[in-house]
Amino acid sequence: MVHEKYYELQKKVDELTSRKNKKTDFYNGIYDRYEYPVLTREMIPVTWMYDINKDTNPFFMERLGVNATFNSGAIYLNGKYYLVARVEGNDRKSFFAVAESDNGVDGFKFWDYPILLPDTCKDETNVYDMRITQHEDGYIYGVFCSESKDTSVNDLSAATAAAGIVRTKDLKTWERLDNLKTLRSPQQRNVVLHPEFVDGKYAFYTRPMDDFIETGSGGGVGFGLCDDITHAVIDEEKMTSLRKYHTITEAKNGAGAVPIKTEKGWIHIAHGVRNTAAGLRYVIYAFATDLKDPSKVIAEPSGMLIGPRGGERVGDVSNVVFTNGAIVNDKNEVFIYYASSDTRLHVATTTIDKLVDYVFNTPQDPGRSVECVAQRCELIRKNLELLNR
Ligand code: M1P
Repeated sequence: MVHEKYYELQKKVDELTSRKNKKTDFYNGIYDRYEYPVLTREMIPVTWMYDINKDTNPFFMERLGVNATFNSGAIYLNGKYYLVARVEGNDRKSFFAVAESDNGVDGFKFWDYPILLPDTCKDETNVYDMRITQHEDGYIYGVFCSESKDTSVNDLSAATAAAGIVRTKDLKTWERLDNLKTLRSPQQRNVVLHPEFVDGKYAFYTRPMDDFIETGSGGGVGFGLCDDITHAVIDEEKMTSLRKYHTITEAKNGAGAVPIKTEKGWIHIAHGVRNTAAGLRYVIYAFATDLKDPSKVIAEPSGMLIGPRGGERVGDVSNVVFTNGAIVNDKNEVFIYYASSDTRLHVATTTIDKLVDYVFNTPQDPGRSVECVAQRCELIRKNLELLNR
């Protein structure tokens, strides 16, 4: 017999899921923010956490709790918006689950079951942050962080990050391919598959790392080509968006959403990390690369595109915004899905025209305070001249 509490709790989930979202009064002309997150742990179906049978769970106790749902890959298919969310259980293990919406800003509902990946990597302990690429070869690829215990050192917390690869045609049946091998980088996280062939090869944005947390000698977002996606091996990684002293990418950075193709170049929405007395601070930034050579940066607006604001600043890993998915719909509207503080998922909306204007017309960071203030004074001078005309 179904426990009566099930209906009460599921009703709350349904109410949250069907709640209309609305734009906030935040304004920067670049994108809109929304009042409510699009996914939170409170939207997880009750059947994923409780045994709803009154005979076996008379107290209606949570058996398999969910702690958070955040960093999500995203794809637009047949007029619908799909997120492949990172769901983290109370046991700290993450997994992936598809949530679907008709409009991209609210109504995201999880499918009945999360994704059960083929268990081909017996050492793999944790998986997270899937980027979803609709590739011109006809497959939809998911590239994610595959984390294993580093048994080569005597440290309980030591781990190794690699890029796992899966592919599907319908988000339901997933084929696991070999993990990506990068011959010159010991660890990889935040790897993204480019949607088109480059020089007839599969192209990946990588993030070379010496260590599980520190990128060490890794200078930023890398780019590499491989012939065979089923046994992907990258020899040389060229650098694209670089880490730079005293910028938002000083400590590390990483590719985020799958690059968006525009007439002027590929637009990348990535994350940059700097260190502070309060720990690492993650923000989202954008840049553009050349249409023919997607490793070549051609526009780099100064500073961050999205920073954590208000309640977004607080969560399991505070002061973090992070993206690994964006959608462009058939009206050229752009939906940037970003998580705050490794706890919940939000959306920011804009358009291709606005993103292109932002990326190509926002001045670059001149790199030094004195030059930044000169840049700002020039803006003020022109504005005052116009106002006083
Ligand atoms: O905790 C913040 C983020 O940390 C990692 O990003 P990076 O590899 O750049 O440090 C990721 O684990 C990400 O999931 C997480 O949101």
